[in-house]
Amino acid sequence: MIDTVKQCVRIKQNVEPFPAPIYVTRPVFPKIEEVTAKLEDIWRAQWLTNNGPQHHKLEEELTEYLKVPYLSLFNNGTIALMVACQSLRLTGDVITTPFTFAATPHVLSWNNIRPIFCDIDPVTMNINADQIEFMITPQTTAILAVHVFGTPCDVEKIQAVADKYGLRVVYDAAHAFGVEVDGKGIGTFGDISMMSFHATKLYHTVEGGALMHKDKHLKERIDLLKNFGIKNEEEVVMPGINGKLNEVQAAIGRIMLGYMAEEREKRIALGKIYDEELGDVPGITLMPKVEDNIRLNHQYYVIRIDETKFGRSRDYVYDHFKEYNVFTRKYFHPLCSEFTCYRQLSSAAPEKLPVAVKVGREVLSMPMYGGLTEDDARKICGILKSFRN
Ligand code: T4K
Repeated sequence: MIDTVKQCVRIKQNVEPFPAPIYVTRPVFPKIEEVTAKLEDIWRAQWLTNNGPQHHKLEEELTEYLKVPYLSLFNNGTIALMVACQSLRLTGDVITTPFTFAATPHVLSWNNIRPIFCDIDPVTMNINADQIEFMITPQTTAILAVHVFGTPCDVEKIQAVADKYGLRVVYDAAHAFGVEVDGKGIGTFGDISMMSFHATKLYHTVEGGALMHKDKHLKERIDLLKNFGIKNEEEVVMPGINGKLNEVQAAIGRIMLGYMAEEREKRIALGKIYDEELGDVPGITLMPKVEDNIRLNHQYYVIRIDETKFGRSRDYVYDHFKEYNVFTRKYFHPLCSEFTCYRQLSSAAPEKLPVAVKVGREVLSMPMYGGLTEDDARKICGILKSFRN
C-alpha cells in the first residue's frame, strides 16, 4: 500500500529517483597520480610523521593561503580545539552556542569546563552576540563561538564584550576554510580559531585540522601541547597530547590546495541554482546573505522550512527525499543543549533558547559538492517543491 502511494506521488511529479544516492556532501578526491607522486617523495625521505617536511611545508602554505600570522596543524579539529582550551588555560564556564556539531561543547567537557548555552541569531544562526553579556558570571573565562556553515559571527561585537569583561575568545571555524572579513583571514579574529580538515569539509586532509593565532609564544605552547609537551629528549614541560598530522595526510593537504578555487566556483554555481529555484517558495528561507566585505566559502547550502507556510515539516521533507535517493542532513538537530549529557544544565532549558529550538526544527542541509551537476541541483529543487501541500 505504502509503495503504491509512493509510486502515485512519483507519477504525479513525473520524477524518477536518482539512480545512485545523492548525499549531503562528497569529499573532493585529488587525482591519484598526484597522490602517488607525493607518496614517492615521502618514501624517498623515509619520514612518516612527527613534524616532517610535508607537514612543515603545509603549515607554511596554509599560513599564507588563510592569511593568518601563525598556524599549527592537527590530526583533527576536535583535538585542535581541545588544545586551544588548554593553551589558553581556560577553566570554569565558557559561553557557547547550542547550534553546532557535538564536538564544540564536548571539547569544553573534556577540559572540565561547563558549557553555557547562549541563544542564536535568527538570520545567521550564529551565537547571538547581543545576548552574551547577560550570561557572563564570575565563573566565565571565555566565549567559544562557531562560524556556523561558514557565515562569520559578529566578530567585532564579540570582541567588544570579551574586552569589557576580560574574557578570551575562541572560534570554532570548522566550517570556515578560506572565509575572509574585510580581506582578513577568518582565523585572525579572537585569541585562537580552529579549522577542521575532515573529508566532508570543502578543504580536507582526509582527517585533520588547525589552530590559527596571532602570538608567536602561543604557537610555541600549542606545538608543545600537540606533541606530548616534549621540549627535547631530556625535558617534558607540560601534559600534552598527541595531536600530530602525519606526512601522508599533510601531502594530500598540499595537493588539495590546488583544487580549492575550482571546487568553490562549482559550489557558487550550485548555490545560485538553489537561490533561483527556491527563492520564491513560501516557507523556505535560503542560506543567509552577507555583506560585500565578506568572502564566503560556499561549503554548505542550508535552508529552513517553516511548516506553517510550506505545508510540510522539515522532517517530512527529509524523510520523503530518501524516496528519491536524496540524503539531506539535519545539521544541527538535535541541538547540543538537547543531548542527554547537557540537558540538565540550566542554560540548556529550551525556553531560554527559543531561536535555536525553532531553527533546529526547521533546518535542512542540502546536497552541496562540486561533483553534483547543475541539472541534479534543479531536479532536487523540483522534488522539494513537489512536496508542498
Ligand atoms: N566543530 C564543528 C562546528 C564541526 O562541524 C566539526 C565537524 C567539528 C568541530 C570537529 O571537527 P573534526 O574533529 O571532525 O575535524 C561530519 C564530519 O565527520 C564532521 O567532521 C563535521 N563536523 C560534521 C558536520 O559532519 P557526520 O557524522 O555527519 O559525517 P558522515 O560520515 O555522516 O558524512 C556525511 C556525508 O558525507 C555522508 O552521508 C556521505 C558523505 N561522505 C562522508 C565520508 C566520511 C562520503 O561520501 N565519503 C566519506 O568519506 O559528521
